[in-house]
Amino acid sequence: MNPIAVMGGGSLGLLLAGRLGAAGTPVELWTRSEEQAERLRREGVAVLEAEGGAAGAGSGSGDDASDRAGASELAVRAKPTAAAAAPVAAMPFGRGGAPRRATVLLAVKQTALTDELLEALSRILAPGSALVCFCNGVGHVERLAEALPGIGLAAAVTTEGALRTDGRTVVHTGKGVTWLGPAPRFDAIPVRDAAMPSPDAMRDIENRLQQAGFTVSLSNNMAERMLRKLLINAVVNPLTALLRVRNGELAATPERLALMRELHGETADILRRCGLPREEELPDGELWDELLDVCARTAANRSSMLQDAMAGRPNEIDAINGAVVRIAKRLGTPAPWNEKIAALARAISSE
Ligand code: KPL
Repeated sequence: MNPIAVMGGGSLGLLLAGRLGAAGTPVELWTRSEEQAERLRREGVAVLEAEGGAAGAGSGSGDDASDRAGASELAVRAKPTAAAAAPVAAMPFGRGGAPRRATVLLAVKQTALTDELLEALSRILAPGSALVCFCNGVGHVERLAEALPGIGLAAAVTTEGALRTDGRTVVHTGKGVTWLGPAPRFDAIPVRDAAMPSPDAMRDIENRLQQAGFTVSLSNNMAERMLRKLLINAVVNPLTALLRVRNGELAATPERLALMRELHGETADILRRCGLPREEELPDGELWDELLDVCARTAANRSSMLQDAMAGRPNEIDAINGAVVRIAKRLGTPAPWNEKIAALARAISSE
């Protein structure tokens, strides 16, 4: 069986690699540091199931340095699964070797998508490879398509909850669903069309993720999935980071709710003009309820942007509200709330 490579040893990367490895798929886990890779080679990935159904919905890609993927900090009581020590061939990303055809699950933050990383991917991946992007926000598909001509790009949106507790251990804090499909483009960068993985490659990835216990559906409308997620992240992430509150505390006061409503309304209007279904098909009320539902189900979480703020790391604002502003500019429509929120969040993002 061909191996699957998982790029990123954060929460989501460890969950994907651990579950796939335990189900018999040969897995390569590409980490940022040799130290983490060495530990993973020695001890394998430990996947623990949270006991008592700690809040878990929410999603996001992991990052070598971050402990998140819609993770709940209440997930302290956890028991090992059969996958307690799934073997993986871990290695720091960028190690040489001849280019080869590979299937890669990209589970890093957009802030990790540096020119250096794109250049290394272009050296490693031969034409015909498939890259499945689990990234938050938008804009990454455009950059990847530009840097990696001939590589099939797919998008994935997941609501699995995961919390990395150390370099080899992840707690599965909540079961979610994953959608997988051809990667759409929304951002303002004019690039050539992205290649797509072949239908057989997509079915193979779907099957292997299902065998690993994930609930996966193939979708031909990843634009809607990604934009609905972008809408949630555009409200929850910057506001929780700026107000320094957990997801569940965001909707707790009328003042905060008013901020959420403004940002949500403006963002939904803009995204409806680039792929989010029209109000008749998907009423505003439904999108607002979806937002409140995510806040409730991930009440104990610190959003990924709040975690970045607390750790003094750069945040993903340019891929979230920054991207909404770019889309609005391209459409010639104003986006004052997103502009100001992006400016504030940039001011707390350390480079
Ligand atoms: O995706 C998330 C994130 O924090 O990045 C949410 C859904 C807001 C969960 O925390």
